[in-house]
Amino acid sequence: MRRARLRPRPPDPHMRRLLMVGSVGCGKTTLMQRLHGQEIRYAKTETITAEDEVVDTPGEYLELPFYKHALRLASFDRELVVMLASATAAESRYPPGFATFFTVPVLGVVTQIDRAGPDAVEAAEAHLRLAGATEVLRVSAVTGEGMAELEARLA
Ligand SMILES: Nc1nc2c(ncn2[C@@H]2O[C@H](COP(=O)(O)OP(=O)(O)OP(=O)(O)O)[C@@H](O)[C@H]2O)c(=O)[nH]1
Ligand SMILES: [Mg+2]
Repeated sequence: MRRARLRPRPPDPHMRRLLMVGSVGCGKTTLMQRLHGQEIRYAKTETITAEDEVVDTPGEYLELPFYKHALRLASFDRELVVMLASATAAESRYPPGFATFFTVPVLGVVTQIDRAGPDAVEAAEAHLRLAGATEVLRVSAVTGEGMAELEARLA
């Protein structure tokens, strides 16, 4: 697989304050690393973590009902919730209308599009739309496909 060259970047003062939400392994941390121009390195997210303008969350906070309220609290000082769904996931972990749970705007992002065919990408997008995302972008944090559009949207 071709990996795009990455350049470390200083924090972008123009990027919106984001909250990353999505199931375990959907690619939240990897996308955050990519947005920051960091080397892509797997690290399990154990708790809510802030790095520059991005707040990253563990997938369990979406998957386990007990934690859902923590996601909402974490969104209060954010400008945008990024709701991710991996194109490799067979099913949605979002309840229908989940976006209405937040008081700030929500952007849907299908991740890992380099690892799935067009039907799987469509299905992930449909899951995000059912969850209430009216706008959905498609990216690969590894190859960089779709990243320019996403970065423009987050600016
Ligand atoms: N090929 C490919 N792999 C990806 C992509 N995004 C993430 N991955 C891989 O998927 C795995 C999980 O990615 P993470 O970014 O750690 O997922 P996460 O959503 O942060 O997961 P939690 O921290 O457990 O909630 C890692 O091995 C990543 O390298 C992508 O766009 N393409
Ligand atoms: Mg993570």
